[in-house]
Amino acid sequence: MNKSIRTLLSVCLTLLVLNVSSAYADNVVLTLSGKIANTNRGPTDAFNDALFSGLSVKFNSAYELTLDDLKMLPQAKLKTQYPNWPSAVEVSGPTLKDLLTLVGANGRTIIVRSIDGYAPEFELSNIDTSKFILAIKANSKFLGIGGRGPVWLVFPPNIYEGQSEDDGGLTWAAFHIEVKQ
Ligand SMILES: Nc1nc2c(c(=O)[nH]1)N[C@H]1C(S)=C(S)[C@@H](COP(=O)(O)O)O[C@H]1N2
Ligand SMILES: [Mo]
Repeated sequence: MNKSIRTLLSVCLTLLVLNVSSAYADNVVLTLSGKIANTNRGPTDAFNDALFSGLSVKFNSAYELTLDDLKMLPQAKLKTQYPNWPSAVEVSGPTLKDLLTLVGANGRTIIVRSIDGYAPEFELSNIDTSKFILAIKANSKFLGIGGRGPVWLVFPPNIYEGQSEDDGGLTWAAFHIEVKQ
């Protein structure tokens, strides 16, 4: 076989593999719903959406992101430490700002909900969304369930009015962002 045919074949094979693998998206780790313009999924289903149902969350449409989707957004880095932490932690992941832009958010408040039901609310006018990171990594390691994953909301100490002294609001095991009026 001559070289150019071999090259052509390998390109075709690569394209085929890429195409097949993109047909199987990996698992969803974060869903945004509420007052958003862009959506890629339909309504909650009482059976399939067991965790949403268990936490009494319902929506008609939403934007869901896989870990790969989150990896493909620009990764912001933040090294920070709260008084109740044993040492500083460097996290990375997309910013809240980029995520809200991606989904075309048009509300005034967000709720960041975790799998244990902890769900703090943030007034968007009160925070700098470019400093809020939906971390998927801490100290270079991807965050897992059982730890602080799949997503950990991290922002620096003392950056908004009324922020608690400790790491209150830094939602670990986050999986849902609800944009409200
Ligand atoms: N998923 C989840 N994240 C959470 C919490 C929680 O209960 N669940 N507690 C918050 C609060 S109030 C604080 S002070 C910090 C540290 O709480 P922890 O020791 O329970 O992690 O995590 C924040 N993030
Ligand atoms: Mo807390």
